[in-house]
Amino acid sequence: MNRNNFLIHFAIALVLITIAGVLGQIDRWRSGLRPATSETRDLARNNSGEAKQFRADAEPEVLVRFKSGVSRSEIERLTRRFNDRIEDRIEYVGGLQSIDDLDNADPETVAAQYRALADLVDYAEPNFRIETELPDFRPVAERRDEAPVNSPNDPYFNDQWALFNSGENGGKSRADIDAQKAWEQTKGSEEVVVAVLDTGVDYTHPDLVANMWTRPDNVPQYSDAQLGTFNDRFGFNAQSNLADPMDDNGHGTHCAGVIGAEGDNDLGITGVNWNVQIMPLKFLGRGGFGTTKDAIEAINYAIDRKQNGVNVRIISASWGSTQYSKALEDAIRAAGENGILFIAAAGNSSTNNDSRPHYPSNYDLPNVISVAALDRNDSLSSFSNYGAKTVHVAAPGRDIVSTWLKESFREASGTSMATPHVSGIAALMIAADPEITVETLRKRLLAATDKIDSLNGKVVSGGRINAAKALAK
Ligand SMILES: [Ca+2]
Ligand SMILES: [Ca+2]
Ligand SMILES: [Ca+2]
Ligand SMILES: [Ca+2]
Repeated sequence: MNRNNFLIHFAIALVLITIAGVLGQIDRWRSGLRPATSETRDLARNNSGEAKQFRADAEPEVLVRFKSGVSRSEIERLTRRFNDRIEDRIEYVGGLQSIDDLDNADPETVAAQYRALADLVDYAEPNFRIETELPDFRPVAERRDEAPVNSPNDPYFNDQWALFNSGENGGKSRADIDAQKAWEQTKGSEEVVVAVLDTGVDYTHPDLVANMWTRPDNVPQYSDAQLGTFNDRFGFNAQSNLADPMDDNGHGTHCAGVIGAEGDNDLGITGVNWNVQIMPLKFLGRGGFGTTKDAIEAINYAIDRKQNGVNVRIISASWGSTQYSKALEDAIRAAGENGILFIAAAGNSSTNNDSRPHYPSNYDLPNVISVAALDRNDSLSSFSNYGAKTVHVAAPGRDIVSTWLKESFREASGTSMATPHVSGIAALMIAADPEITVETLRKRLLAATDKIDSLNGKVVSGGRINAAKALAK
């Protein structure tokens, strides 16, 4: 080996060692962030009051909305001056950009730098960290024997008390969303697309695969000027900026099953919709953490698909934090202006959202619905947040059986599980009335409840959502 060859081999070895070191670091960093599922409820309680910022260097540090009239070249000049880079422009929220500081300065410092340009900047905020309302997951509990007449043949249907509650396991008979009666009107439609903004969805799950959205040939691939072009066959992954939204956690897959696991296919459970299209929008990672930027990026994707002819009508959001983000609020507003209802979990801290706001459920927007969780006795679940002014409805959210990774099924509890019941009912309403507006949809949903005394003063509607009432003419 001559000297030059030796140097080349030495350099390659050094690069490989460095890569291995970085991968190891990333892995350590990931496991450091990942909470043990069994401790989730406690972690959520302890952490939810803190406004944590995301510190990974690869992520953009700030979200800045420039005033209308500030030109793109001017924005580029400014970012260069600060040694920053525009990571992404949010096309459907005019003037909003995510900005990566190349010196990796503290996000609050970077935000303050832009905020000081008061003539040019509407607002600037750190790219906040978001965590899911990760519930406890358990193997599916034992089944009861009695099934109501005209039940779907899915073997776990007997355990889906949220859909039909016969009073088993100490529950209260008919404390359910009255799905059986709703299904006399409609069992859903493959024309309706519901986006699940979460950890992704296992789109190969045998009880979901028939009801997953796939991009039709006449809809162009997703193309973003800053992020690139994606062959988005199944949805979008804003966390890794990839086309593939495969779930690596399970949470999003569980939520998707509640909305639309295939009904009456002799397998697993039935969704509130037997038939629907689920579009996974992954922005939360394996450990259940994400950023406001990636949530916004995924919402921007959903709006883009809508503008390209995909019938996205609902975004189901089973996550949140106490951190207010103007940028996220603006993105959700833009979704509403594009005919998309946004249904959000009220949170799992047992607290009052009127006095201690939880987002995105608390954004006071005409397309947002905030959902609390009930148990099988029509009682507010002990973990559920509430709010006479800010939490709109309650839905079943305890001991909910649904789809999980690797062809399995699990039982989980959380406002995460209550939220997709409401999203599912909204999808049924759209199936029955395809031209319904967001405004009418929301109004009818909030009126379609069974009043429950214990919810008086706890949620705006004072009741549990009822699918049959939501579909009544
Ligand atoms: Ca963009
Ligand atoms: Ca940076
Ligand atoms: Ca991203
Ligand atoms: Ca099924």
